[in-house]
Amino acid sequence: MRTRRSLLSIVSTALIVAATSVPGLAQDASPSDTPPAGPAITVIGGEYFFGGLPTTVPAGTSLSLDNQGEELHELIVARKNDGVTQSWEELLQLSDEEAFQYVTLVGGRPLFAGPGEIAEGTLVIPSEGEYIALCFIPQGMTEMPAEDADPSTIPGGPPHFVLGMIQTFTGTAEGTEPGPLPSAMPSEMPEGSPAP
Ligand SMILES: [Cu+2]
Repeated sequence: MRTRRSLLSIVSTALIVAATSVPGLAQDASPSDTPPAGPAITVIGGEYFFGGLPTTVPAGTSLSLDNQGEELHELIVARKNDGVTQSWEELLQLSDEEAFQYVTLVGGRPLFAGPGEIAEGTLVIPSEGEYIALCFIPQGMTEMPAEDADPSTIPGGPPHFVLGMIQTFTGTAEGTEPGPLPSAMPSEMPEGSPAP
């Protein structure tokens, strides 16, 4: 079991990012006339797993999020900065302020999708490297709290990634084929997240 200590702040960061990025979507939308350089992969979110995300994907891959579960889910993808040697386990135990010295959020924001919904937008894998996909939504949350929500009304369950919504993968050279899916098929065994 991973530590939860530093995660509350990450959860609130993620929520703030969500709340602040939504109004900016219209004006900051990136040009859509450039086709993605790699394959488009739909990542399935459910309780509590990611499905359909290969163990390796080429640079240029665009990831979308299809929430087939009953809670709110997000797809946060982070890339280890070049030269970082710490393991993901180590990085996950840092405060988010510290962690962001070592990792970069792909797309600068998470994708969020409510139950049964497909998230707006995609995350494009920028380059080769080591990546992790995470969901920090607290267990029990079914919709994004309003910006002015009383924090005490926000569900305080463990973040989904400690329940299994976590997967590392490798970015490979542009033009290569995506690799196989992880060996434990989440649709068969939602709670199985054995350490590699
Ligand atoms: Cu989730």
